[in-house]
Amino acid sequence: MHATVTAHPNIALVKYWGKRDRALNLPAAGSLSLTLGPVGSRTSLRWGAEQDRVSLDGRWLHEAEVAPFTRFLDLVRARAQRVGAAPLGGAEVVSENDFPTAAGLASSSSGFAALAVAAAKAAGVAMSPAELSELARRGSGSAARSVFGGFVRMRAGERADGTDAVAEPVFDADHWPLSMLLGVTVEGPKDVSSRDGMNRTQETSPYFGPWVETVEPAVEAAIAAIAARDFERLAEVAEASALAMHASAIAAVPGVLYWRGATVEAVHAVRSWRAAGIPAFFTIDAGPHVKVCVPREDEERVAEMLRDVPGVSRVIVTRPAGAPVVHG
Ligand code: 2P0
Repeated sequence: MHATVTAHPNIALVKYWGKRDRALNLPAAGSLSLTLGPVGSRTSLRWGAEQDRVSLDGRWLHEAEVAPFTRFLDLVRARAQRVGAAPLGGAEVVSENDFPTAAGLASSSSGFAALAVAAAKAAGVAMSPAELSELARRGSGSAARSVFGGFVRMRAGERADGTDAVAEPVFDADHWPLSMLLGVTVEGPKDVSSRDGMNRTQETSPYFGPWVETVEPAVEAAIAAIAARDFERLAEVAEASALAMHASAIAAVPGVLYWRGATVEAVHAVRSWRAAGIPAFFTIDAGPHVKVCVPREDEERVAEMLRDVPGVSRVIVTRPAGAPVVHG
């Protein structure tokens, strides 16, 4: 009735932004990501509590904050019931991230992946990786991808019940020695959550439809570039995807703008490095930070350069990592 799981966050190289179904959290289009460590979420879960209790980074959440977790845990309770297991009761969940929560560093991806795997494991409910991905997706779209290591493709799927809106591994973490440098700019929670940001974009941005049209061709192009270990091509596809996603968000009413001055400075810096022959590309998520992807051999020198960009307060060095690990 107890399990502890660590899961790694992922950064999308081809972004997810928008939903085809909000209740089931089905994405409007696919995406492609890279799972990254050593940073991660460590989640312990015990069934059999009187009620659901959740501690996140050392703080027990208030009742209203626990509600979304209860809805998520209900999915596992229902599944256990379907397979004839004894009632699970409430869950006591203790989760720690070793990187900033809710700051555009993808903590929800590792958090819900760890929670999904821990909840199923502790319940003794056997679930396939695809089923775990589907479960994690109900918590957070990006979490569906963190159920796998390495390069991961998320499918939008077509079915109304979302059983085909799951992620699948494409290449292992050791397929290509890359590093992802997380350039932290302005710390602290963001003004607009990614969920609100993408919903507003979908409802009001004239560029949301055109954005969605770009996604599947970009996923295909990125997979081809990764297969060929073609850094220049991946750089082109990933930067275009990030900028198109943000362009659609900025055109929402009112505009959803996650960038700060340092974000733009870092983008220009990365482009100048590439023009000077240093292989590096950027990507930006629902926050002000800039992630810079480089070949492993350039990790150290580019991390130094990124630290020197005005407004970048620190750099977290990550590398491709594996699937969630169950500690027992
Ligand atoms: C991504 N992001 O592909 C995109 C790019 C942020 C920018 O997935 O509503 O927390 O929980 O499904 O997964 C962040 O959104 O959103 C995200 P929900 P999620 O990584």
